[in-house]
Amino acid sequence: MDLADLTRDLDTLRDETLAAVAAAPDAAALDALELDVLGKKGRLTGILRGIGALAPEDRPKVGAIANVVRVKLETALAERGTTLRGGELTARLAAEAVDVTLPGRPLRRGSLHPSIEAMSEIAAIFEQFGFVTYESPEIEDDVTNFQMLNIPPDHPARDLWDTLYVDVEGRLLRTHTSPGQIHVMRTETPPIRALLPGRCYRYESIDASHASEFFQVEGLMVDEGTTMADLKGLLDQFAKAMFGSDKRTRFRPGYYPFTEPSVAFDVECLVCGGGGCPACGRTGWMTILGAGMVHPVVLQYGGLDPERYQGFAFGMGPERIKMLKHGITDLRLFLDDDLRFLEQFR
Ligand code: 2NL
Repeated sequence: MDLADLTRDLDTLRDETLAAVAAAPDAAALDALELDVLGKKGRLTGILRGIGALAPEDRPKVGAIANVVRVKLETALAERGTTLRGGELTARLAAEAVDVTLPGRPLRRGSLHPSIEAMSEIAAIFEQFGFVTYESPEIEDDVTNFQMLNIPPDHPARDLWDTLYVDVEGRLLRTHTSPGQIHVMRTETPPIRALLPGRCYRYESIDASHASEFFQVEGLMVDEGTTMADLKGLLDQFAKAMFGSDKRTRFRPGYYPFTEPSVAFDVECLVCGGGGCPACGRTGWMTILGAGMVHPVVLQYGGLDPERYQGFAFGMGPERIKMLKHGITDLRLFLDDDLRFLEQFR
């Protein structure tokens, strides 16, 4: 190993490193290259170890050449580094750029549940006839839910309202909104035009037409001289507003303990228009609600004199109204909270 050897090695290291610097694809490669050549255990240090074997007068010469090579390589590495890092930044800026001209992500718009929507639609119609909407508690007492509606404890009609009881003696989940009408009669003086939409509960096995939790909309009108003809005219107007002004309606005899006489109220079948089809059981008619003249005993329980006042009441299931309107055959769809169903009512 003499001066010429070391000088040649340094030249080789310089040329190879400069070529590698030029070829480095990214900053990481450049860092590795710098460590390999100029690092403490790098190739330059390796070459300089050979200095000890040289004649003393040659040593400074190699040191001077080595310094020139080191500075040259450091400069090349730094320049290439600037280029690469600058390029990387530019590339990152381009890749991560926010396009402020893009439209925003739309928020999902909520909508009313079809049961709730049906209750609003029903209320909107009766409000045009001067009915006022009331609210009433879902937990009731046995007396208001049954006795005051002419359903005594041993009455067979109690079986119509399989009841869910609360852990407090005499308290239950209302099986209909009718107890709310009792409250209205006891707090208001006639003329009364009350609408009571709300949640009701029954101990039921659930099938396509029964649920243990459901909505009801009840109406009550009490005044002097209120007759069945008023009831019939009002319900006919309701059906025409809800299902179409060309729809015919009819009363059929019915039974409820709290009304006398009681009726079932039908609208001509929306599917066949009265001709008879599977949707209406081939009768041409669909029952949309039950109604009747308020039983005198119930008026009395409501604190009203049946000699002076007469009243009618009606009750309907908002889900049933929607089902008839849209040809839905399974009540459970209203309970499943499946967006594929619910979103169709937007
Ligand atoms: C139905 C039938 C009905 C009533 C509800 C009522 C309330 C009072 C007095 C008299 Cl305080 N009647 N409500 C009357 C007849 C029918 O509902 O099938 N509903 C879903």
